[in-house]
Amino acid sequence: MKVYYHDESSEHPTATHDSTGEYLSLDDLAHIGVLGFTGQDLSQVDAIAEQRGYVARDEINVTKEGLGDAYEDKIKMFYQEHLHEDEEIRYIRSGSGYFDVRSKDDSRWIRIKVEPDDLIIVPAGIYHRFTLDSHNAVRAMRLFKQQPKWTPLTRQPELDSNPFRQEYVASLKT
Ligand code: KMT
Ligand code: NI
Repeated sequence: MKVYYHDESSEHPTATHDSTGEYLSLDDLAHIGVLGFTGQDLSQVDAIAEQRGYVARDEINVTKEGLGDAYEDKIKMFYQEHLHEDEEIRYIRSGSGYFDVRSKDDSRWIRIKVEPDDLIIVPAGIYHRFTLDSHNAVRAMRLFKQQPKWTPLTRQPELDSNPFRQEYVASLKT
């Protein structure tokens, strides 16, 4: 799970965008509420699911074959800056990709490379996006509560007053 400031270059989203060379730690991520765990086995994932009340799970195969006709649309949706009203938890089973999350002051993108056996928890209310990398394939377990509020809410000025956004922003100040 490499973490670094995105270089904002005009290269394709799936490029590494790591020319800043400004790396961050998992601790730095935790400070903005993003939890990263590496080398997780299923029993560890079960424990986290139990602790946080995740009662269900499924698997998403983000490849052309896995998503079929929905592929292009899904890829676009994942990469559009958005937030959710619930945590987004992903346990990477194979392949790799990038979660980009907004820095604390909102001025930069932080890129998180996820790889097999990584588990990432993206908190409710943080602006983020996802892209595949140049290998174009990731398979991930999605954990969820009974009624997950996962609808991606696309970034726009009015969304800043969403209570889940406001709660997240308040959490950054403590
Ligand atoms: C999402 O909701 O952004 C995804 O499921 C992305 C693929 S899982 C690594
Ligand atoms: Ni999302």
